[in-house]
Amino acid sequence: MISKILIANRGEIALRVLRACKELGIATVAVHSTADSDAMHVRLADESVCIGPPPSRDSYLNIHQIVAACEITGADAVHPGYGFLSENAKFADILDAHGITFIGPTADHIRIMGDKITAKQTAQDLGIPVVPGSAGEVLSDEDAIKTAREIGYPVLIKATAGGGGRGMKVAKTEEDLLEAFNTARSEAANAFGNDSVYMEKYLGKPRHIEIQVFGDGAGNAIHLGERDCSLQRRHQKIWEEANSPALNVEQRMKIGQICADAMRKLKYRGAGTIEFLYENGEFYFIEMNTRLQVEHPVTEAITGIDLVHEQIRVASGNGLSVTQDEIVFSGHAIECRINAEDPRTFVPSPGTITHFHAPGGLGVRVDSGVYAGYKIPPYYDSLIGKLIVHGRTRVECMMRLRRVLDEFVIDGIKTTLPLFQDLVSNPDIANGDYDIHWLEHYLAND
Ligand code: MV4
Repeated sequence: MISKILIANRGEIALRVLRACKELGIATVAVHSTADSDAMHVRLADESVCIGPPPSRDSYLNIHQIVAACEITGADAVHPGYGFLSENAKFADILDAHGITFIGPTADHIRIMGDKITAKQTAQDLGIPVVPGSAGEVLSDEDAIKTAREIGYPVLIKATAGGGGRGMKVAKTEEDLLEAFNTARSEAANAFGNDSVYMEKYLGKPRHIEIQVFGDGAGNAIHLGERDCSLQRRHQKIWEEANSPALNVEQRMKIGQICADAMRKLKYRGAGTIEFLYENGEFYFIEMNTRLQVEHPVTEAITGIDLVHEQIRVASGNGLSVTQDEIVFSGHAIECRINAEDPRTFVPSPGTITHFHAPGGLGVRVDSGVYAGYKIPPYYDSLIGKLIVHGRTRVECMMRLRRVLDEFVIDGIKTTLPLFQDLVSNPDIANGDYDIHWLEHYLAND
């Protein structure tokens, strides 16, 4: 049994985890940097420990300080949230060595999915459809030319240690190939200390659709449907929705079952997200995330299942609270990421929030740690909150979102709220007619 959880994170996700712990009667420990003494997660936790100065590497990424905070407070488990140490296999190993439960998958599964070639090979072996591409690492110019001819142009060179879009290069024709290949390699060496790259068929106008999965670590696994995360800018998601406007129920259940079957075979433990590109009716695996994601509330809205409760249950060895047959998908949900940024240039806008009024009403959820008088520190991610709206249909959800955006007040700083007011009235968005490039084109032509 878990009796005290240390939350190794900050901001809205630290609050999100705290709320789940409170509902389950589990004591909580917040950790914070010196820049976050006034943060809501520190106030709401049962105990708190200051773990270092503002830079993340000295505080929220400082494994030794976090382990020490567990020992001081007697926390028997750590929830890493997302970002920071959430996909750090070494952290999972160190907690294990200290007899502290890491609320997440095994260190081995984190490692497998962190190496993008191994992840893709594993996915393929588990029966998940993948993007056509090289068998593994592309090692030489000759190898690159031969592989690209087999795949067919355009091709994409990706870094094995990359992910999240870093270290990718497109080659439209054989003329571009060697430059793309060698640039990708040297950029990968610089960014990741690893020059390994692989090659894929380049998909021109896909959607980004991801499947939420959950395993109990003993060979039981479920899927919770998909999220459409195509609306993004520079690999930062802006708006996520469930269900995807592009899928029907048969497609959802088919890809969902493929993913759940794969997680059963893998004996996966905890929450995971299998990311796909979706084009012309086909799914192509790109990566798997071995953590809870920012956008998990849209899945919670349409399934009614608390994903953090499930994470804690599974980490305690209690198994999942639901079977696949018991999951009912109901209605439609949209999440808007509220960033402390200029809504057009996305330049960060830290500072003091002078007024804050969160909207309410049926089908409205606001996950945020900020309040009137709170000073957003400049050191961290600019996400200050998430607005999640649920309706019986996508049309109802959009109508509700329009109303809710009018109610929301955040003064004193710039936020992305005005962007959502534009998007909610856009015909392409109303029709669900967008791909991964839509938002960048929209912003460029404005
Ligand atoms: C691709 C692709 C097109 N073809 N792979 C970017 C992030 C990383 N997770 C994978 N990414 C892509 N992989 C092939 N074979 C286009 C992207 C991509 C992208 C994917 C998801 C969401 C936003 C994106 C923005 C630009 C490129």
